[in-house]
Amino acid sequence: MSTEPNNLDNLCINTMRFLAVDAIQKANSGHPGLPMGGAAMAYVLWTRFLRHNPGDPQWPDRDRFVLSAGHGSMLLYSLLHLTGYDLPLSALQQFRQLGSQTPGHPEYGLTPGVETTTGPLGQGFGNGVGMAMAERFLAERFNRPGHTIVDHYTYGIVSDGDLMEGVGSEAASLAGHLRLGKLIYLYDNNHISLAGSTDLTFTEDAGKRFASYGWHVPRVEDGNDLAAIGRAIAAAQAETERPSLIMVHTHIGYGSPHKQDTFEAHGSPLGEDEVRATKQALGWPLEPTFYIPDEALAHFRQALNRGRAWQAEWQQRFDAYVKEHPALAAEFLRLLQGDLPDGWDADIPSFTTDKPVPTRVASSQVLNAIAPKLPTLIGGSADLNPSTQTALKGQGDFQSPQVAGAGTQGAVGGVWGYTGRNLHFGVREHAMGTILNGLALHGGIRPYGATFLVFSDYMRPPIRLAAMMKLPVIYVFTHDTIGLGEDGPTHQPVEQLAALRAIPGLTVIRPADANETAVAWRVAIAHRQGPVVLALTRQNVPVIDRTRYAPAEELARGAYVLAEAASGQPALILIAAGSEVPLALSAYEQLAQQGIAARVVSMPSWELFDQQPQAYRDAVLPPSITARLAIEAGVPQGWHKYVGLAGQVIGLERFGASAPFKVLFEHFGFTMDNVVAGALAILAG
Ligand SMILES: Cc1ncc(C[n+]2csc(CCOP(=O)(O)OP(=O)(O)O)c2C)c(N)n1
Repeated sequence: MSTEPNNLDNLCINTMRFLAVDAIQKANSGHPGLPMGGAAMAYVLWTRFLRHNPGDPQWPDRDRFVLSAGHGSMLLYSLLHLTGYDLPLSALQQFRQLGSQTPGHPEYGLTPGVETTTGPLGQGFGNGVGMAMAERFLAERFNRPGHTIVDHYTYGIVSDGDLMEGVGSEAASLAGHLRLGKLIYLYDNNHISLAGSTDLTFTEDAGKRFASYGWHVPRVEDGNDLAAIGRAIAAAQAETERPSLIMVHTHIGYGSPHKQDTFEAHGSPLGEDEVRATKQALGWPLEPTFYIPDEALAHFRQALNRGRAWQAEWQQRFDAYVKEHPALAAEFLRLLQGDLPDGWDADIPSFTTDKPVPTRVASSQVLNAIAPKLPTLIGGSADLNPSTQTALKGQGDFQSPQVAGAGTQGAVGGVWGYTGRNLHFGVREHAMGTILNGLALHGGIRPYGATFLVFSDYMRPPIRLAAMMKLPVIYVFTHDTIGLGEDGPTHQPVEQLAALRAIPGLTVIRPADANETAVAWRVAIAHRQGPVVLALTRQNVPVIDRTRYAPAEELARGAYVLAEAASGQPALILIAAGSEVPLALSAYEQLAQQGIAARVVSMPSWELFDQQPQAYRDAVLPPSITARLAIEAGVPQGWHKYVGLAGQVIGLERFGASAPFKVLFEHFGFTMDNVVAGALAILAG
């Protein structure tokens, strides 16, 4: 088989290469190496396999494509423009410029056809695993005999960096275990990374590693051999039991006489001279730049007709499905819209004051009360279900139906298979975060993931990306302070709340008691404009008497007056979150006995509060009352925004310790006496 592409193929591939080269040269910034070396494999995938419709990037059953090596963004932008997405050539000419649709790395929501934001290596790899899981779950839930409405592949291009990053390994291990046979990655195996040859750091047999994860690992020896690439993708499609990593041996910066196969092609423009030399070497006209031969464009644009036909054929199938299974079809469409069914929250319990409840336990009851009404609310934890209390009881385990245990009772009750709503991520927080993003990006799914708050650090990169992409992911982070007790400082979060609150667009909610927890779930489910963290206690906290104090529903405003001074004229405001709210309440009662008028503000969420109208914020925290004391068992950082220069914070500016939680609260000054003393000191000026 010849490795020389025929003329039209060659023309098309070189069109892709030089759109990237020219755009990067014009911007004087970017990564030409990957688009040049990977153009051929991307071309084969996009023109011969990928079932997409450039005319409707939202077609629900399109194949998904993830460019995990996001630095190669010009490869994707070229394909999007050439195949007919709503991305004009002028957008490519504005590569990396302010306000353009072609930012340095692909950004979800900005450019039609970009399925996820990539750039931080390894993230896209995990996103694709999440998308493939979503496809399996929805297929099992919605397809019926003779009616297949969910049936697509998830493809990706991954690079050395994606395979080096630990998160890629975590996600790959899980994908192999779950037998995600419709996940197909092309590995741009060019032996070069940013700073040099992979010989410097990456000499393992990655193919064997993936094989041991349970992946199918075909090889393509020449990354310009279109037929071999096509055969490998076809073989990957035929392999239904294992995900595929197609190891394509490519040359970074292919065609550049002086930079091919060197790291210099990775992340800098080729330079005018080398652009010229490369065009000459590959027989490309020097002028005009951004040249797109008519035949090449016509060939790529066949994607429009093909895509329209594919989608029309799917629509016919869907119409037949509507006739046969109207209720399911309506549910499918509703889920894609992200709409909530009427009465979805009708069964949320309310909690009585007779016994204290850890907010993680309250959360479990709420989650299990709403789950029956929200069929694609799916999630799980990083091997911590008994601790985070995030199992959906009786809703089955998401597992391959082919592996041992199929049809048996799973870990949480219910069927073991792709219908299972409990996702078991294993001890892989980072992959969990990327997979949650993939599940949300796919559409139709409402994902949640859980771990200890302290281990949110292990998944901070995907949380950040979820916020950037405005994805409706819910994180259940339990064991939220030193209140977790004996496990000690390694497990006790101190700076994590501040670190999470620092992420723009992430809503952090730290409810004070069981009833605030119920409202927090209501808010989290209704909130679709970005991710939400629920920070919950391991330890018991009293259920606040709402006949004496303000209703828990006020949580939705982020902060509210929980207890007002009897006179209505507070001299001092105590502000607290989570398990420190009952402490503030007891100090308030004590101060009242001493004739001091205080107000208690429960402040479960800074972000929700900051979104309230100024008048409301001023009503809760009147500017005239500058005597303020905030109490939270974490670093004080950030609380000064609410207590002001005259206020104080009782926080924790060191790591915790291993002891029973009551001893720790006492030891670190989270006591009624200390709060009262702090309040008196502020009032004394
Ligand atoms: C998590 C993360 N770390 C570091 C980088 C910076 N970076 C961008 S590309 C790259 C490595 C490039 O090597 P490879 O993945 O093989 O891509 P190629 O050189 O083949 O284009 C690095 C370190 C990044 N984007 N993400």
